[in-house]
Amino acid sequence: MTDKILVIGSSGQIGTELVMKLRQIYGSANVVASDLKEGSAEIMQSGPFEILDALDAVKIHEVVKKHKINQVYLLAALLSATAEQNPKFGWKLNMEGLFHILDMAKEKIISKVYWPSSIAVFGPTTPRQNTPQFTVMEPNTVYGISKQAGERWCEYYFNKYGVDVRSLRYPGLIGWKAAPGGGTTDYAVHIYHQALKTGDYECFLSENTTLPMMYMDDAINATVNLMLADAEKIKVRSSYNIAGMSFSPKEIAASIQKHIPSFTISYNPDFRQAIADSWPQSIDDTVANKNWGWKAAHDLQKLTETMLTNLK
Ligand code: NAD
Ligand code: AKB
Repeated sequence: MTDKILVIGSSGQIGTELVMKLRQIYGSANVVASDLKEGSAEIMQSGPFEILDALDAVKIHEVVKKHKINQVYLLAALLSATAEQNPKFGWKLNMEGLFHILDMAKEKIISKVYWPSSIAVFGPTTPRQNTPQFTVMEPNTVYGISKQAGERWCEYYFNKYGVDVRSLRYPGLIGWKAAPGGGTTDYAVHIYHQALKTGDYECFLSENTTLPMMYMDDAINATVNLMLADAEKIKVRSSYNIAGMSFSPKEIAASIQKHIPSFTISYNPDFRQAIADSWPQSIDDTVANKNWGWKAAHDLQKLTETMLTNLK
């Protein structure tokens, strides 16, 4: 049977790139993009698109039936900074959207689900260096709480109902094709735009705030490789740690200064500092590496070269 894929929340930072990759792999007609708003011109012109609300279970069923969908990638969510400003709605969207999709898989209407988690599942009591796959998890943001609960439910649906659900704990993702959607790590995208536009950047995190990050191509490759892997290789049904690189605002600024020596950065931490301070600084991804062969290709130097070259 041909795989037919629905991506919900496809017009955001990840969806903009993931949909194009999935269309390359599965064929454009077999990947339906969907969101509350239209996507990039490339997405709108290269294949099917539906206006779809992740909270509208009836419409999701209709779209799944209409396009004979058998796999769903659920990307619609409120990210850490936005969810902190609207906690009740953050919880509602991040949880109810997931239940609609898990229930469709439980009822065998679809056969495979991808749902992203985040390093936000970890909290202030988690070991911050080389954070292990299995460790203390006491997230203190509404986003982190929703992602941790989501992980538990994914594992539950796999164990109880045999639902083939797969997940990655993305670090902060950095790409040049789409703007980030309201997270704590967004500064690491904005900084490249500002470096080229004005030559300076005021950062909302303090200079030594080290966080795990990843170039978008690595995240997209991890996602498709996880979904293409044989089911028996997927030993973790909550969500896999994956690591790319770790850096602070001061370090990313220094890497930009190698290309633009006049670039300057200043620091004006806001409410996002507390979120960043509760997250790990680096991630141990040996379990993903061992189970299905995950390895990142980009470090900070390569990221900066790629971002500046393409944004120019
Ligand atoms: P984003 O905010 O850029 O995109 C989310 C998209 O979902 C937007 O296009 C938005 O219009 C859409 N959306 C919002 N509410 C919706 C609804 N009710 N119905 C349908 N669509 C809706 O986010 P992203 O960065 O692309 O993240 C996608 C997923 O990956 C999220 O679950 C996020 O938590 C996770 N994630 C992202 C990162 C990152 O750095 N980008 C890191 C860790 C995890
Ligand atoms: C955010 O900052 O909210 C996201 C994430 C790490 O989940 N980029």
